[in-house]
Amino acid sequence: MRIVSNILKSLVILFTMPSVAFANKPTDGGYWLQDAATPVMEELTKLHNFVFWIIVAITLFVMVLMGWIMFRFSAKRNPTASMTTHHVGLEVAWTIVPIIILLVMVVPSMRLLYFQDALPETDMTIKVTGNTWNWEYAYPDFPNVESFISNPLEKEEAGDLYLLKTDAALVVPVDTKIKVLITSSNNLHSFAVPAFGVKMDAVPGRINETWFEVNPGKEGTYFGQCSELCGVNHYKMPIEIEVVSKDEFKSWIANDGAFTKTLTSNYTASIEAQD
Ligand SMILES: [Cu+2]
Repeated sequence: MRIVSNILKSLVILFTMPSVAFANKPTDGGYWLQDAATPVMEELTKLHNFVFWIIVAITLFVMVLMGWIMFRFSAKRNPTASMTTHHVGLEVAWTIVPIIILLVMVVPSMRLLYFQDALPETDMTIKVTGNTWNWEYAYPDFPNVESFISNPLEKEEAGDLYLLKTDAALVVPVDTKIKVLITSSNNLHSFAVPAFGVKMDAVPGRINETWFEVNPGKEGTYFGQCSELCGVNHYKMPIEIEVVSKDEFKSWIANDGAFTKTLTSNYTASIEAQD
């Protein structure tokens, strides 16, 4: 019965989750997906939930069936076993039904795959380079902004956000389609931001591309991490993205990408709002 109680517990957590766990950063004991900030992540969350309920239904069906078989066909209740070896109807059913289930899942899944993969017409480009061991960000559309390296803050400065918070966030405007070019200077890394539904390998000698567009009203600070085990300081490669309004982004660019006071104050407020 422990299995049943565990399943019930998980379901209770699932239903009560949205009110407690939605945030743009990982939370202690976090269980659910982070709150979606982009259309891709919204779709990913929907697909995840959809497939989740199919899994629940299959699991329950198999459990009930097994339980019934163990009860009804035990040696005590069914001393003379049936000698049936073949049943055409049953064989057809247990081939067709799984095919239908797979088709039901593959259609939304492939649609989403192309939605993620096919780059739309983007408004600006950022370039992300994985080094051993830090991330380097460049804004090829804005030559006045020098590329910069992002390092995690020390424990004392970062507090709860140790190994997430950095000394220089990637700054991007909200409601803008952004192309991300991702590469590496020497070994494999992965640029992953859960709230954006972005995870793309950084491969030396190759440029991978992906895109994201943060939904209107979703300004704030988002966190990710290098998600490809890349060596001894892998843990020192957090990704911090500061999503600002278009106007704020313009003034950030006009300031040659300096971290201005306005930005810093908004930035602190958005961190506090998440806590
Ligand atoms: Cu890495």
